Amino acid sequence: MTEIYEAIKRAAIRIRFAIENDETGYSHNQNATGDVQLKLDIKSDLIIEEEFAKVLSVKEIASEEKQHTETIYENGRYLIGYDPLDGSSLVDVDLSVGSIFGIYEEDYSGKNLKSAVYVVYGPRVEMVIANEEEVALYRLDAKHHFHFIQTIELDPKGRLNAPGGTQKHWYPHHKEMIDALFQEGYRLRYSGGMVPDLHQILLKGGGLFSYPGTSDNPAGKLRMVFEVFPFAYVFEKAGGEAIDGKRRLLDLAPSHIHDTTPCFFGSKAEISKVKESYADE
Ligand code: AFP
Repeated sequence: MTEIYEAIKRAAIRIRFAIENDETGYSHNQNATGDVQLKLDIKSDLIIEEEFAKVLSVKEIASEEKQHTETIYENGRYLIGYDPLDGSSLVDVDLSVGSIFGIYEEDYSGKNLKSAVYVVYGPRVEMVIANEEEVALYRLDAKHHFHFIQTIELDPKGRLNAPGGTQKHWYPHHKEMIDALFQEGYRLRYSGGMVPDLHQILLKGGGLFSYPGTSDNPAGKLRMVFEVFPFAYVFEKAGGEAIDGKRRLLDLAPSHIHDTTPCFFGSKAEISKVKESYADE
């Protein structure tokens, strides 16, 4: 597992350089789900593939930017599902973006996730590694070393609210629940990039990030294997919870590598409000 973390660190340093120096425009290509790819999406994907190609324990990789999985080493042990540059459309407006990695064994179901890592490319480059032992925050220094900052633990109840999804298509019970949090004094924190939004909730004591199913998109937008399962793992290991409204996200399994799901990540107090709100759904 350590050599996989080292490969992610090398990739993060190269992606940071690309974000600062490369073109941010759109390419002529479309990704697996029909989104026009940004040149930085393609470059970040290539960088990650090159770094994992040096790691013998990597059996297979699955990228949000590719239709199919790719075998790296037949005798490898781990499958890695990743989003090379999540929120990439925010780079040209200079907002924080991130890379997300889920490290699986046997298949890409939530129960077979063994570790999760994400990188935030913001004013600083920070990396969070979650595994059986802990959820740990690292920061990149001027010598290109990631040094340990702290472990991350969520409070039982938070004060931040990051509500995703097109509001005019929210189901009434969802709107009621989100409005009630604001009435209770929760602060709105939503940038359109799930990595910095969830990072803020993790580091500032807790709250709720939600990207629900909506009347125009009941299956939600965020992808199980590349985005949702890795953050569900991080939130659970940090003492929070992650559900699809009713079920524990890590109990789910995709039937297709690009499957999406409604998702709610938060401290225990906020997730119990979501369960109440979705109980009759
Ligand atoms: P992009 O990668 O297309 O910018 O989408 C970012 C994202 O996957 C996730 O990071 C955000 O939380 C969510 O989509 C934003 O979606 P909305 O634009 O519908 O709010």
